[in-house]
Amino acid sequence: MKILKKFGLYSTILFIVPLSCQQKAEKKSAKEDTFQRPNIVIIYADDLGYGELGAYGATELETPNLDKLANGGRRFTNGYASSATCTPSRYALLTGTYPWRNKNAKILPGTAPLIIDTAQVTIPKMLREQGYKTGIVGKWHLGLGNGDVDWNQPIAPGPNEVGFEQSYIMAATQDRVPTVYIENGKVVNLDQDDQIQVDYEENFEGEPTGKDNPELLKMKWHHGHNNSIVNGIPRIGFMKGGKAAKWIDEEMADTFLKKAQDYVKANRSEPFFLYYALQQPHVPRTPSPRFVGSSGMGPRGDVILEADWCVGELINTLESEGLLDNTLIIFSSDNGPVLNDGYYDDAVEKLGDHRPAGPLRGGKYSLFEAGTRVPFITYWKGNIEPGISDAMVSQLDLLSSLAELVGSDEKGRDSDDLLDVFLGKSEKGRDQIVLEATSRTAFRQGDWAMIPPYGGPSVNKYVNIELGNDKEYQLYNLKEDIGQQKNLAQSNMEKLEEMIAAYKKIRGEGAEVVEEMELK
Ligand code: NG6
Ligand code: CA
Repeated sequence: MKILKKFGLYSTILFIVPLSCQQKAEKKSAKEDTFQRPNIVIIYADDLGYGELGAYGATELETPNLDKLANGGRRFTNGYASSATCTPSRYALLTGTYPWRNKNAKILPGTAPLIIDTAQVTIPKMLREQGYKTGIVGKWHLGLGNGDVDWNQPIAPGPNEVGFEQSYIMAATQDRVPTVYIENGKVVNLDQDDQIQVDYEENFEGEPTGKDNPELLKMKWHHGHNNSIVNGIPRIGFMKGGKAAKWIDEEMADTFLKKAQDYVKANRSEPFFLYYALQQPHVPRTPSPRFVGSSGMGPRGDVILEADWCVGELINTLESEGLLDNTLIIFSSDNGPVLNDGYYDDAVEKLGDHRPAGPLRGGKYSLFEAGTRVPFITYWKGNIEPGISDAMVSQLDLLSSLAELVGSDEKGRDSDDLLDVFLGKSEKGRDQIVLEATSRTAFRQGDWAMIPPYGGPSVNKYVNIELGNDKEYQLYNLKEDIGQQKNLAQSNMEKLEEMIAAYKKIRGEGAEVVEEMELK
């Protein structure tokens, strides 16, 4: 009796096992038939303008590697970042949610807590659920910890808690403390006998500052940027300790590139997602000595050429690892261009005929087009037909589109599935989008752009950029007037009203009331 039972059990197990294996195999092959699982690399520049690349019309800078992506893939002429500054754009990119829905999605100090809810869907989280390896290298600027980070202990939550298995980041910006790399929540090269302290309100006693110790500076500040001095560069915020952990600015591009290449090599046999967030051409602009003088345009031009080289090196790695045919590369920028963003670095003086925003009006911080319309490229060798697309696309749309690509049901709240547009199979992009700039919003629908009335200066005199503020409504036809010179609000009231109604439907009533202007 006992023996029989035993046999009975065994035979059941033997019966079940092969069947479930077979079912699994069937399921897998069905999935593989329907969905492709290329590696996905998002390369994200910092403050790179619409007119900055050869492929986007630049004549004074040569960017052969990015041109190769643009000309060998889809080059979007109506591609948008969600905001004219960094943190909100990065928030929207990763979560597929408009940044103005999150009151904390503003330019953050280095001590700010994480602004992505760890329960929120993100691109890396979605991809990880589909079996992807996920990694970030470069600029984070979405906050870390819960509000009171001890930089000498493991730092969480951060990128590793919102979907990235691997992270090698700078916390905020190159001009903000702490000026250290953080790998998987730990400061790299931290010496426990030289504890790191960071404060954005008060200096630490006896520590030199850019304001009081100009003799220690190798780069001079123009506005802001006069707190702690690191490597002769005055920063935003105060920092003490951590000598061995401090980055060397001129090596940052090589450091991030090497980490990105190592990540690709280590994950070559799995589908992987890499978010490679370049620090260029944000201030302080500190090209490696190999690029100093390369552009004839001073450090700003030099770091753009350096960034282009980094992209080329990463492509070479993908190619030598035999992965280029199987990797979707997306390139864009977090916001539009700025020349003088707080340091004297010849960006204005040596600009020559270069037009960072191309034909667009405004720049970083602006509600005009140059604030958010940026280079936007999708490249997938052998899969995306090369060409130019005028379809309107947003970085917001990447979440839902990539989900569609890999067979996930996830959707970002404000993210449209534009996979076919990104893959060059359709020209049907978005019809409308809300654009943000330092807590203000504007609206684009079809060929029209509408900017609600805002108080505040029309020009930020420090950075010398038109912000888009006006007491009256502004309405532009971008097809006929890409440079936004002719305000049609008075002459086309009907269109204006239609735009206001459509805008308010998304943005809510009272959207034009701005309680707090973020930019000093
Ligand atoms: C501003 C900084 C600017 C830059 C920006 C963030 C001053 C006066 N200006 O507050 O230099 O750091 O923040 O740029 O401090 S972003 O690309 O990360 O949004
Ligand atoms: Ca930026």
